[in-house]
Amino acid sequence: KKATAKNALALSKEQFKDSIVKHLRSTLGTDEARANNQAWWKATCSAVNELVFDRLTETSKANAENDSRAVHYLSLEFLMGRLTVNNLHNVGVFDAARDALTDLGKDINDICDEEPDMALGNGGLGRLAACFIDSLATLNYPAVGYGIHYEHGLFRQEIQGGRQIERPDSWREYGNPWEICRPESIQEVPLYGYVETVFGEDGKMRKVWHAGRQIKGVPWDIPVVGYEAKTVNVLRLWESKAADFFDWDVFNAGGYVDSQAEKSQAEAVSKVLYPNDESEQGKELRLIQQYFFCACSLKDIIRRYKRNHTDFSQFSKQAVIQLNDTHPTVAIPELMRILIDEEGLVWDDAWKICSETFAYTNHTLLPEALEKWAVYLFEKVLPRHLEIIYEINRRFLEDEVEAKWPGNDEMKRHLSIIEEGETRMVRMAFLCVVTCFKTNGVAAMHSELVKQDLFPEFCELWPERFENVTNGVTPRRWLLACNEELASMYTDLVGDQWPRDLTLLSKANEFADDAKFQKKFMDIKHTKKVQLAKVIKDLCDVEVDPNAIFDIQIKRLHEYKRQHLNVLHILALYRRLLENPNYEMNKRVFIFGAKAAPGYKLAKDIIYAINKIADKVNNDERIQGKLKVVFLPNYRVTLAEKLFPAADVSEQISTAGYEASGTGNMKFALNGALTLGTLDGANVEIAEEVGDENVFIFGLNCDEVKALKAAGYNPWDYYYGNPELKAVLDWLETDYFTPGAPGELASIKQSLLEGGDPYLCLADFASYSEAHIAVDKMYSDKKGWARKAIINSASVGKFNSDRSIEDYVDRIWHLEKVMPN
Ligand code: 26W
Repeated sequence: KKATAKNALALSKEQFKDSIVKHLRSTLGTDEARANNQAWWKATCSAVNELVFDRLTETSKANAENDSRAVHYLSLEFLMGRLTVNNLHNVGVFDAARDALTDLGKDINDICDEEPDMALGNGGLGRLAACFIDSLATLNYPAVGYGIHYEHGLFRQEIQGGRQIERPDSWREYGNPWEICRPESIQEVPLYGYVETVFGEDGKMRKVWHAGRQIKGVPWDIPVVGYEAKTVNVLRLWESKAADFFDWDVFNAGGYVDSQAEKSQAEAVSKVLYPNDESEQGKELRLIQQYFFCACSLKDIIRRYKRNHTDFSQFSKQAVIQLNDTHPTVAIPELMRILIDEEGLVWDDAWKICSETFAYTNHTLLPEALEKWAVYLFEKVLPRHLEIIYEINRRFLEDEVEAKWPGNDEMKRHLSIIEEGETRMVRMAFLCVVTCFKTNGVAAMHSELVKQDLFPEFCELWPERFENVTNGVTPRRWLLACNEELASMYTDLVGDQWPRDLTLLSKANEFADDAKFQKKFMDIKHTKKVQLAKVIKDLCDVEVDPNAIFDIQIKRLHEYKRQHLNVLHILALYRRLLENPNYEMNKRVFIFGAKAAPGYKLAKDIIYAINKIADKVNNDERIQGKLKVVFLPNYRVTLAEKLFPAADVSEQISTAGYEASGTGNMKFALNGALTLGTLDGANVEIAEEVGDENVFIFGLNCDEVKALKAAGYNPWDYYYGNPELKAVLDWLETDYFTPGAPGELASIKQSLLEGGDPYLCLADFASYSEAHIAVDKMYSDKKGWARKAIINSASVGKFNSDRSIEDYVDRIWHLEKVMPN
């Protein structure tokens, strides 16, 4: 018995079989005898798409007829992963599809394994966007996701000799059955050029932007299928192409090569996702990517609005535009430009519309990640937009700042959207806060820091603009689809509605001490660990014992996330085992998955260190398999789906105050792992929900971090003060892990000592070590551990992304549900 949808439109097994065979023949030009797994996969998708596309059409019809208010979620990243299993579950035909394929002699897992990940994002921010559009459709809210149709998503990571190598990702090389091209909605996008001031016959001044180039945006729609819902929304992704018009004179004058160069320049805009989740300042192509998709999306929104309206008076009533971080901020001056230069509105009316339409989500406090664009770049690529930004800034400083802090020029400099200095910069986050009617953080603690540390003066000016919306994850992907065993146990316990209302799982708390329930729960955990052990054997050729504690840290590689703190502790454990072969501990497997930005040297060195340490530890017979270290290559959504269900311990060890929220922490807890973490981001709220006694919290809290830094943090004090810590740091300088090549791991030690240890690894080391001892002790108490694992899984209903979406709707978007026919 599984929690799959009951649905009038659902296909029976027999209908499914007929449909798959029909598509093998008529869509794919093959047959049951000749088809390979890829053809079987595409035929299966085509069979589901008969239902999906139908609902897509019904949904857009219902929205058009209703003239519904809709949210437009603008994001440079959507980390969708695979769609097939998810869509089968959400349409409610997973069982029918599985049985149909079985009858046809195929295993659904093998077939679905043919699908490449749609990895159009870097990490948390992109995956959040994917969970949010799933929830919006599930809750029947009118919504469109807008982004870029990257030809190449996030790079594929290979490990060679322990080091990360980046390889291009080609997710749609052989066609993708989920996307539909919509040439009827192509848009043109101007770039470069100059601005002319002209005076009309009425004597009024107008600005005309004479673009130097035009490219076109071709929309590709990906259906977003709501769980057991009639709604199928769209994710509309823009692909860049050379504009249609062709300069035949240039061509005929021997310009064939130049015209081809122009074509490839235009196509470069949507060619590849920037693989950095920190900063891409100064990259002209990145600014063009941002403008390209914002311009296409706004034209699309306005085109749809104009079907039902003749003026702009109702625009902000019909459309809300959510900016996923500052990356789409250029949509603000673009809407101003359209309203003023093209639609003829006066400034004040245009400004009112903009400031009632846009809302902004902040995802990070890291200063390096706060976007700034050089004024000269703006002037070159988007000259009219720069003028508009100057005017927004002038009015803000002369009206609002002057009224609040009269005569205070220092305050004006401090709050100006334009940062003065050697190169003048546009501060994108300031532009957002000045314009948007709401600015939100992504966890309670983060939202407080956004107000207090990032925008204190803006918060004094407009306290009502600041909100919190704590992140969430979709339980459809992160429990129902990735852990069928646990999902069906919950369905037996609470019925089949939990994938919508995740708080229903709290019923399991009543059974947290029930021996039979505990056994069933931990048997499932064991099954998932056995499955993961096989994956580890296949990918890394390392044998791990499923009875060991599976201790997992999976996330982008960043100093603030402190994978190197985890490494220091592993070295300490290894040392203890070498010094005392009878050292008491449960077997432990430390598992990592992480991509490093290609230019982030220290991050790559940490990956290398993990691999080198793994080589040594995993082959050291002296420690009798008590300790294993695994680095899984090419961490991505599809691997994550195998990791979260198999975890005993969830490593959430960022320096307090630096992780805005985290969302992996929620997926771990939901699947019954215990959090080992700092009081940072959403960890704080997870601890609140599951109870302090069911998590392992360690380290400095946010205030203590600030105080220590203010007092002058000196990592050497900890180095000299803790012999074990000193020993493991010194170990990194030897050739113990890199025989014949001493110093290959020294950059880590160096960053933690000479480099000043900016993220306080050494300050938290002792406390982290102790927390690990508590973890080990607790694991020896099987019943105690099972109780905690159950309580974790049962108590995180709050972190359903449906709840996040309802919060956005209540506090920011104010949407009504629309039920398609
Ligand atoms: C290229 C510049 C850039 C800068 C920042 C690209 C991407 C970013 C993002 C802000 C990085 C990111 O993914 N942030 C994460 O967002 C998640 C969803 O809100 C949070 O859970 C994570 O804590 C936060 O790090």
